[in-house]
Amino acid sequence: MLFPEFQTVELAPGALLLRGAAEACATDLLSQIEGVIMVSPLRTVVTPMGKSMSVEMTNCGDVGWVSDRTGYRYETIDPLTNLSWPAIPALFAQLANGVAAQAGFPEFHPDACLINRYAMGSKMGLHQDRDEQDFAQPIVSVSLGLPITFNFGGGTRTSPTTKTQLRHGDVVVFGGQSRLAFHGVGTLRRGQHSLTGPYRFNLTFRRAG
Ligand code: MD3
Ligand code: FE
Repeated sequence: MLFPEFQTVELAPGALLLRGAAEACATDLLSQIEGVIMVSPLRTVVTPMGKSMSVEMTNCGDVGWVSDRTGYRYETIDPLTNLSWPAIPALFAQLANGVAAQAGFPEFHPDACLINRYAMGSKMGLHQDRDEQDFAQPIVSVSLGLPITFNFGGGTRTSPTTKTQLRHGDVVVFGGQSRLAFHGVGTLRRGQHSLTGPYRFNLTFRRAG
């Protein structure tokens, strides 16, 4: 069964957490991630501010999210390899479409999947995801491996934030009012996970174009 029973929690209007929804397929997701990384390796990117991000990234899909001194954008060619990004694996698409439909977005067809890898000490500060064309399209997030504290804010950088633990197998659909909410994650603590070792992976499925 692709989606066994799981608990659903509305974190905020438009943000639906499906606890453990990806747990049953986690091993397969991780082996597909390995395959993507063989074509488009994980890399450290710099922000337009010139700071290196502590999270390593790569992408699969028609386009991938890139950051450098000149800004953030989606690109059809991986700047590291000068090749197309690998295609979104069928299992990824099946999971993203299935959970998006469950959350009320049956028309969601992602063209980008950003893969983030967190090692001990990696974090991601509060930001909005606004490099996509259509904010009516949700973003689907899948967490694998070590847990992390997710900070979820509101429409402005100074809106109050709530903290939620994102654990192995958790899936969150961010649509509606939550689509442009400020969000980030705390520092990954040292740990060992049976499937990912010292790491946490996060997949975010997006409709960029
Ligand atoms: C809320 N990733 O890749 S996942 C990101 O754990 C990102 O790697 C974090 O923020 C991570 O941009 C957080 C949860 C998440 C992802 C995208 C969102 C929450 C979101 C987009 C809009 C609103
Ligand atoms: Fe984000």
